[in-house]
Amino acid sequence: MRRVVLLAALAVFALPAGAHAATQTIVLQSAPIAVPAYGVATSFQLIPHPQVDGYVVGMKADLVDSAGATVSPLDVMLHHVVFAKLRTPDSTCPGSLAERFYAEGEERMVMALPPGYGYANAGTDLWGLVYMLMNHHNRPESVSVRYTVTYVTGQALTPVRPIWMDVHNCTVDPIFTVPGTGGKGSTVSRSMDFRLPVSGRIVAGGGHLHGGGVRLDLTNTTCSQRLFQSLPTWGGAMPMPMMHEPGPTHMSRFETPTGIPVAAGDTLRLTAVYDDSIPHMRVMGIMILYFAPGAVGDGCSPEPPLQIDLGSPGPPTASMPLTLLRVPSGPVAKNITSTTVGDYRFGAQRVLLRIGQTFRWRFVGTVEHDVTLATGPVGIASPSMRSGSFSFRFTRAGTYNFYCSLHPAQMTQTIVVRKG
Ligand SMILES: [Cu+2]
Repeated sequence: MRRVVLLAALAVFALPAGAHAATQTIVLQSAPIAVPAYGVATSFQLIPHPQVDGYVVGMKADLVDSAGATVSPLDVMLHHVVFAKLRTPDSTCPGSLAERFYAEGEERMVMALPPGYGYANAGTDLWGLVYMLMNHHNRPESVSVRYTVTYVTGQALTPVRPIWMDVHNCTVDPIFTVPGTGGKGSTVSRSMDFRLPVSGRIVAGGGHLHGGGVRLDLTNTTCSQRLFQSLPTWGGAMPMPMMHEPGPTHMSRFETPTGIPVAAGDTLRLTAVYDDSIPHMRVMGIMILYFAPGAVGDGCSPEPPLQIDLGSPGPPTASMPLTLLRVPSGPVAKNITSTTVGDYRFGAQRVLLRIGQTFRWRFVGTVEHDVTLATGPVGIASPSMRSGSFSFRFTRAGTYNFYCSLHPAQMTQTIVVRKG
């Protein structure tokens, strides 16, 4: 696999400055990432990027093993990868000095800009990669993120900037949890607004939802226009054992060479809609837009036709309940309202509570952990933490099975909540 990287590097270095227009396919990859047995690897690294000035016009990513062979999501699941250009402010999160310009998850979203548009890259830029990978085997794995960049040099394209719409934007772990207590057919929504500082045209975009996602709506609230709806496709083989509710296998995305005109001062709103009939833990609602700044006409303009890569939207395949990978053990604690979450274990693994009681988890680890519902009457998930505490008041009777989503094979807990 090193050979491919080298060849790719040679290809970009070999291109003299000022050469005539060329489109290349450059294959690059991250350093190896160790993913523990039945575990999660989540971190950040600097990654290679095209070494001459030009434009990214397309991108896709997958996982490969040390021999360069593609790794199936049934073995190691690519849950999230986010590519960012460092030392560049992000348009919707100006405090962060890394511009998120491409991402994908289980839906394997690709970047494909319409002809004539490109995301500028300079040889002096720095690219970073944030990743979250999950190993579905009981043995450690080593994988790399391989990414294919379609790259244009020697030609001036219309530059695009990414607009990252995220209903929990500017957080390290942009998740929320759906309680699932709304009854059959009910939904919950989260949204975020972004006021455009400059006018321009949105030329492409695509979405990211997790299990339980119904749709993502992008609207221009200033113009009362719905610009795009991203819909999930469900199905496909599920990795076993299941350590996470399966996400969509595709999310619809669009391109338009004309571009959707939006004016400075317009407010874009992203709304993520989730099913609320059963709990859905640690879910997201994200849409990446590619925006070409430039003058547009006055007022609200009609939307041009979009080329939509729809996938096969339909109802979600019946979601099977997550079973705990480790049976909680030890005596049933009947008179406690708090326990520790330490390195690779919950203090009290079996707890009996009365309805109405509040339970508190105190985090005392040297690495991050969380408390996440696997099965139970109400969706519950804490942030991932090393210290601090998380509380929940149990107002519904039943059996609540919990795990740490970062250490699912080691850390489990059952809390039974009794009526009387
Ligand atoms: Cu943990």
